Amino acid sequence: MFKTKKEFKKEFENACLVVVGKDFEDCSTEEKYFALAKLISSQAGELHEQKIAHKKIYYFSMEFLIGKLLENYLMNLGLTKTVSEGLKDMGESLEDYFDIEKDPGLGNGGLGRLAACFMDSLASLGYEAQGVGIRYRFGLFKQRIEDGRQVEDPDNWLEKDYPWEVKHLEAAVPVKFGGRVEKSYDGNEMHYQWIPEETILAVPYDIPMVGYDGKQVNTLRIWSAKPMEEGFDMDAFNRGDYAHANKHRADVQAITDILYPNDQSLSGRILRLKQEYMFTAAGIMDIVNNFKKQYGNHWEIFSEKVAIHTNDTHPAVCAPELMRVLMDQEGLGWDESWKIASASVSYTNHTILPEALEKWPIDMFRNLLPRLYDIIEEIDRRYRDSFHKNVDGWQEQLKNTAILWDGQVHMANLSVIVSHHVNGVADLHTEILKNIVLKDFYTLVPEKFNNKTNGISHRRFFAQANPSYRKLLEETIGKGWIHHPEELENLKKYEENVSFLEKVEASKKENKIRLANYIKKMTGIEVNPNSIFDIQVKRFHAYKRQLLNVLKIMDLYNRLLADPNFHIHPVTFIFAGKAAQGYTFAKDVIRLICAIADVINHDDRVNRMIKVVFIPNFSVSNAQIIYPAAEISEQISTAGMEASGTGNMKFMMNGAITLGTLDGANVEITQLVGSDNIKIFGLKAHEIETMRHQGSYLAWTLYHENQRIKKVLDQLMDDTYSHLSGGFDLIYDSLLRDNDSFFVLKDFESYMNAFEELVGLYEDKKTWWKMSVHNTACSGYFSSDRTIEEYVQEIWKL
Ligand code: GL7
Repeated sequence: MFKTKKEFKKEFENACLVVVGKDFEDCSTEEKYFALAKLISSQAGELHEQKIAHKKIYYFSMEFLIGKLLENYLMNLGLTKTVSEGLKDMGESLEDYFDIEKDPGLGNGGLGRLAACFMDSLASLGYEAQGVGIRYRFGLFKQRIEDGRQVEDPDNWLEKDYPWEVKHLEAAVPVKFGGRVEKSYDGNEMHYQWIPEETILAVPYDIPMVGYDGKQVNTLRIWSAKPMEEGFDMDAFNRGDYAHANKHRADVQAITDILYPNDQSLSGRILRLKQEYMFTAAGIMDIVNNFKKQYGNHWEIFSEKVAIHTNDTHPAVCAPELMRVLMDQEGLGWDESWKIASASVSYTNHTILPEALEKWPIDMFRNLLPRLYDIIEEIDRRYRDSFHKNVDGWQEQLKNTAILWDGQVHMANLSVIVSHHVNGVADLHTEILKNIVLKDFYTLVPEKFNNKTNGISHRRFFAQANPSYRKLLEETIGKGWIHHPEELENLKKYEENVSFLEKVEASKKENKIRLANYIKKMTGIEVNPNSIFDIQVKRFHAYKRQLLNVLKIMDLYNRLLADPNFHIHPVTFIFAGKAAQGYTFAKDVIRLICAIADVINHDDRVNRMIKVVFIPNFSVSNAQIIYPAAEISEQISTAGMEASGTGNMKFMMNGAITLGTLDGANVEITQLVGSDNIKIFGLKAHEIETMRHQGSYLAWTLYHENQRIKKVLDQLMDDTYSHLSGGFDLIYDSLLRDNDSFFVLKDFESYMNAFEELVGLYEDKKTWWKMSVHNTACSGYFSSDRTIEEYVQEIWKL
């Protein structure tokens, strides 16, 4: 490992020769970036050592939103200074290299980013772990705004090779699909042989996961689908039928071509089930092969050496697949296999939205995975047998918890039944699982249930993303918090220290200017860094209620025009986030934001006071510029619907004040910072639940009773905003004709009041920056290091 600038320069020049095949001077910036990434990757590789005796966690996730790696790894390895100064000597700028790096979009949002934060914490805390995922050829689409609408472009992140990955053809494993199961009896026991219709090859690519201080380097192993044989039909080729010659290869590769957007209904998506089975089966085979290499046939210690975690239900077939391998390949019996699988597998639920709880039609599942289906059917049969038929209400309980019901395979029920632990991702969410969504399971097996409140990598989203604040902290409370985020508490001593508060304000200003420059570059819009930055960034979804925020801005605009005495501190409203391609409502809300931005930003009467910005293509990399610049963090989902949220934590840590409902982890933020340091509004989860139940809410009444609401809704239908890209009937109808399922209008007034009170506080600098520092000081709890320690101690027992 190079230590000095001089050594670095020598090794870097050498890397250019070896990796690119050219002298340093002849390399393009991109080639130099590539060589540097390879060099850092190999340095990290030297730190990787197998600790054989330890238990290892395999984290199965359909999504890993890892973000850019170079800057993060230089920080983690303590090489930033050496490399940046070395490059400067060579006439190069490290920042240029950061810009070139691709940000692989291998996830939709919070769930995928959580998996990446967990990989960071696992390595930084020194635990042996492997992430198991899919190498999608195209990440989530890139978002562009054209004429005020979202346009999707493919994200071809592998176009020019990805320097952090290493292909391991020697570790490829076959994966079967379709066909039939042959049963034979040898006079003693039954044997099952799966004769597949199709076998493909799953090929792993490894990306190093480098912990802070280089303590531990783990791997993220992502799988790609290839044909078993080269899959090239020579006969067809010789006939000149080139399309057919390549067809098989193309069909197989299609399995790992695209990432499914999370908002689309999954019914009938056979390709999605293929994806899920492919990476799960490959991951399980890999685990079994490694176990056998180390421990031979000592299956009795399997669950002492291996923990398997399923991130949501997408890898739910982990347990039955492990049983299949143990029984059909290793010759173990049912009971033993069941014991091993259920002692190894655990499950996190991430959502209560019914459309996201996966179900597969039985016929489809059985046709695609006949042997797995046999096993699942037997798990289900035994589960049914276990019911005491003399207990009142057992039929209802069974109906709600069975795996096979109504012609469908219920993946959440499978996950709960085969797992030793089941957890939700914030206190409120876990309570909702226990009392509503998985109520019957909770009655039957309460000991399985536990909460693990989400966390974020405070190193990436704070130490790395907010260098000015980091520096200030290092001068004030030292560096200990980078290892021990709970030490951020020490900041509490400085909450009354005016000169410290001024420095925090100055650091925020620096971050706001950085964001303002980015906004200018991406949208052409000039924003005022002295205005309050009020930010809502996340996927677009009706329950997240970006619409409520938009109605707020429309109302403010109306009042500013109507009343010359109406005064508020200038505010810039900033939005970012993607809407799933097929989710028309969400796309319309983006269109509405762009439309009001266009009107308001061009209206001289108001635009010294308010401006509206939509930043295109929200991703991990621009998120790192956005969070540190925020002053108000909008977390305004309908209470009970956001399982946790993690953006809320990133904002809070960077000193923004949350304006939010009592939903997801906002509840815990409130408990930690105290009600004086957060602005909570709106209905509570149980109130919403009751109103839904009673059907007592009528949106029409509010429309008629509240003039401000009536005005903004009418403006959706007249020509106030429709010039740019058309009308907004769908939004209007969702609020009035469909009776506002997400309680937007019901929460409107309390939201407006909360917003105005919060903005009012900004006038008093001392109060504001004290609140801000208090939020940062309390945010250590939301480091994913804390979350991971809880998983390790209470679930995985590493
Ligand atoms: C999510 C939840 O919606 C989100 O609230 C949570 O923070 C995240 C991580 O636990 O998981 N579930 C989900 O399907 N997505 C999420 O972001 C996409």
